[in-house]
Amino acid sequence: NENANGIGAQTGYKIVGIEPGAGLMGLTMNALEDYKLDDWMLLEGSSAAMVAELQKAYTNQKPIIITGWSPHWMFSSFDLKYLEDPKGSFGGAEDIHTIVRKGLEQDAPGAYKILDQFSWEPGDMEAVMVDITNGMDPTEAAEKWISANPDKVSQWTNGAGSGSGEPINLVFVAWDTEIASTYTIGKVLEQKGYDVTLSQVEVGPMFAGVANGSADGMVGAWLPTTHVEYYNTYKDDFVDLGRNLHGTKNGLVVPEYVDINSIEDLKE
Ligand code: PBE
Repeated sequence: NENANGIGAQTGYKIVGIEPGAGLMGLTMNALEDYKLDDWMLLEGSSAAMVAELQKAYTNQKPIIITGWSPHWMFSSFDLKYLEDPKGSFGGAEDIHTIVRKGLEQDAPGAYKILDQFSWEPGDMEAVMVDITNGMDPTEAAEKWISANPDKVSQWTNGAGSGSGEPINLVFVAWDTEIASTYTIGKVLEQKGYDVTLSQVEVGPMFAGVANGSADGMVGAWLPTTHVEYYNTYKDDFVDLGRNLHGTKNGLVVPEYVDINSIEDLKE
């Protein structure tokens, strides 16, 4: 089934992935199995390296296949398309949940309430992401969004008592989505009187840290599919505050100029 001019030959049968351990990497491995793409390889790397590869290929109009997700600024910077996924390996539109440690409600009720009430739309998150991508410091991008959206912020802080310097440690992975959300809610907590630390970690430690209480919370749990294994491993040991955003998507992504439309087309 090898076609010398096909997409496999053009890309070396390589899919450019992200961090090992990312939910999207597991979903992609499942997809390779579901579609029987035995010839294909998923490369491990990082989200930043993946975008750099995409940028390079795009500039040279070379074929490339990446693991992609929305919301992400790359869809406004490049003409891209998701490959159709008729077998549903990547699941449907998802939610992002806020998860906190047990005991936070007692120790810092105001912060707990703000985290519980945190909720926004993909367009909000994108606005912060675009500013960061264009070179703005994440703290500044968060402050800018907060100043421009007082109504949303006051819904999050509604009824929440102010802190008096209690420490709040939020953990996050350096995905563009989670940088945007974590810096934004972190800044809101700081403005309400909490002493906020943002700690960048790997995905496993993000879940484990909230479960074992070394972290107070996180706002980047993609459910029901992407992080299901981490979620099920730790779910008895943390408090799930429900979704803070609806409408994410995962999949294989190619530039529009690449002449395939479905994951099925990788079979040639
Ligand atoms: N992502 C972005 C993550 C969740 C946030 C899709 C790269 C993942 O675990 O795959």
